[in-house]
Amino acid sequence: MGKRSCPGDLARFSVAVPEDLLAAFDDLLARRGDDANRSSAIRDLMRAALVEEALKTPDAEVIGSLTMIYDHHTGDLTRRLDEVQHDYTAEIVSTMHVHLDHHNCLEILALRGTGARIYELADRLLSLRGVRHGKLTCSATETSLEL
Ligand code: NI
Repeated sequence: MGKRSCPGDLARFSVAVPEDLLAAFDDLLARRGDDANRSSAIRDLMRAALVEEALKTPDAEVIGSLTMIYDHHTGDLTRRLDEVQHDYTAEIVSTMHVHLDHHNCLEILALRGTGARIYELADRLLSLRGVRHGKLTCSATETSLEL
């Protein structure tokens, strides 16, 4: 009878890498601190590669955040930002608004939904005139949470 593997069971494998690459990687781990070790760092890289691939699939459920910095004096920008966000109440989990100075606002949206909807929302918000800086970061997919 073959051995069945369960999620969470650890498999061991050996990897051949150039010595200087390994030394540079170990230096990076040392800078990160005590909790960093090779196995855990390589697991994170594998998850990141799987997430990156899954994020290309529009129907994958993704989890991420959108950061925007804008001048709230620009035309009716505040109203338009609000209108767009009301079309995505299922995807916007939470928002944070910081008044940076007299002109600039920082807004961060926590997002969860299909890639198609999340990318559409990000495009609509970031293309508004007056949004000066913006970045969508998708960190995980629903399926990658299990890995
Ligand atoms: Ni503000």
